[in-house]
Amino acid sequence: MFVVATAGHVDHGKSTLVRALTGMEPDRWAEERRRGMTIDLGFAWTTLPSGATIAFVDVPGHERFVPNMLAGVGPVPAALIVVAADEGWMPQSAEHLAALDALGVGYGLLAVTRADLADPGPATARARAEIGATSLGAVEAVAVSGRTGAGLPELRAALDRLTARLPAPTVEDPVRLWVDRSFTVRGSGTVVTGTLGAGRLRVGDVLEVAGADEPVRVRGLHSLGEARPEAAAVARVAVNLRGTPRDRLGRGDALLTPGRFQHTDLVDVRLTGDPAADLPATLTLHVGSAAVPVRVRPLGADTVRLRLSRALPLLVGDRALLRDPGRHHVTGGVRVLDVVPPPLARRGAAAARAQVLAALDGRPELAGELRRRRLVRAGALLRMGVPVQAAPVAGDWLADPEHWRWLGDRVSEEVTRHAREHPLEPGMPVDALRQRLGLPDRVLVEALVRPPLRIHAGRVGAADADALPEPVARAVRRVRDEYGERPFRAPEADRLVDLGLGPREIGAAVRAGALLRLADNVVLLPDALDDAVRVLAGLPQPFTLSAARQALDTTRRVAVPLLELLDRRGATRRLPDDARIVVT
Ligand SMILES: Nc1nc2c(ncn2[C@@H]2O[C@H](COP(=O)(O)OP(=O)(O)OP(=O)(O)O)[C@@H](O)[C@H]2O)c(=O)[nH]1
Ligand SMILES: [Mg+2]
Repeated sequence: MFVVATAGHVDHGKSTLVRALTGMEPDRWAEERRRGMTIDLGFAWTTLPSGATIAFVDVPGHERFVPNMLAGVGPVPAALIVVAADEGWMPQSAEHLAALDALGVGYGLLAVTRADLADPGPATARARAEIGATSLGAVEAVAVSGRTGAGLPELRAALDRLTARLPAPTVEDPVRLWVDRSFTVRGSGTVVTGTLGAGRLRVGDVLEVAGADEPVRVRGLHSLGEARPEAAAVARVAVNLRGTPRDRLGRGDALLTPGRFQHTDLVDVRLTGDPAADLPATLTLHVGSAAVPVRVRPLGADTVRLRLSRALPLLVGDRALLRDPGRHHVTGGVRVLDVVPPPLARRGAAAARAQVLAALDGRPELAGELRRRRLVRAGALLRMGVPVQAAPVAGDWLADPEHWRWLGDRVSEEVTRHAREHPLEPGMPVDALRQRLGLPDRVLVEALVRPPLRIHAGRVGAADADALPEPVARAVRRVRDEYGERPFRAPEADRLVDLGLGPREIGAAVRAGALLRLADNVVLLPDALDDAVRVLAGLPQPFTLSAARQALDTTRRVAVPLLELLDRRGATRRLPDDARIVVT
């Protein structure tokens, strides 16, 4: 299917032509038929001589309804421009053409209508000249009469030639269906319609709705009035949504492939066409079927930052247009350069940003995004419309290679510095290192740690960091010499002081597994636990604290916390009468 939007001044015969081509009534509302004027978008379709199906989005020409017109043409790749032979080029001929140009529409056809009323020559010449200067370029022109039917076969043939030139739709792309209508069907619930410009929709699909937390499920699909299990771009589609209240969705909303679009209210864009030097501070941004007021902040010669009054699902490279609704003026086109731009807080940040933007063209490119963002999640890039063909450095993080190397160097520097400042610690806590490097995720630190560094027990240190600082190691050796024969006799507090084992040194030795701490100032050699269980297992069960103390040849100072530790580890169990048994 092909979809073509009409364009042209009020009363120039757009709806009459669509009616003559399709036999369908594009003016859906009684008020439109009564007033003989299109107010809102109309939809009709037919089969061309080639057999191809063509659907029309018929737009209103009246200047008051330009926003409706823009909602119709926004998602459509081709236009049928209608000019009346008897009236010629008029203000909304120009405004509609400016809109098509701003959106970069590249395919079109000129129909000079009401050719039964006047010589179509002058209107044709003027219109072709105007159109030729836009993104549409040279277009075929056909003179027709909606009243007599003259020229209609030629127009049908020209439409076939036009549609044959349209680029093949990208059906594998994610779906962004801009809603142009929503209504309720009794027994089915909410239905939304739109022009599917890319991708594929299937019954049962789960889709994201911009601005809503809950996903929606496609309950049914219609295209050209028929129920279908699936619809592929380009197509006019009506989507029945399960369990979605009608007021949740309306024109300007979008149904999205989940995880593929960034909802953003801040974008940096390039202005296309010749933007005025003094842009108004507020304008309306039209993209897809949406229209939102924006605040404009100039950055470079042709680049601006837009603050949207409502977040929209936008991608790098999107085309949109800015319009001044008060002055009825299409200010110009917009190409989105960045959908997650950095804040401009520092002095001079705007000028620096202008320089960055000057080098961007709206073509999403991975290497450049990585260079600018340094570290970014694959999912975030995908939502910006940037293809992700590089391997992550950790988790789903991608990194600019140069930045990643620099971070690797920083890791060794920081760990060395930490070791110097905290000689008794067995390395730098991973999270402290993460904060020092300003990294958003611990997996990045883990990926940056390379031999001879390693992560052990939540700290980054040299692989031989288990080796205790020499004074502590010496003290531990002396404990071993003095107490190796009486492993359950803990050194007294003053003996620990003599040995140079203060709380910090004991902490270091305990972390390194060289000492076992039972309580403050009560330490044993680490093998004491297993030995104790062996001795206690040799006692008649259950045994008392006193029996344990004697068997272990130790004091209450050691026996009480030792048995409590064994209880906690499940090696012994304390009975209600305070006796214990060894658990086997
Ligand atoms: N004689 C003659 N009258 C025509 C022709 N095409 C349209 N008309 C008349 O022109 C008037 C406007 O036609 P529409 O088709 O409603 O024009 P439109 O462009 O859809 O107008 P809007 O939707 O309001 O912008 C109607 O009265 C039509 O009957 C034609 O080819 N010849
Ligand atoms: Mg009309």
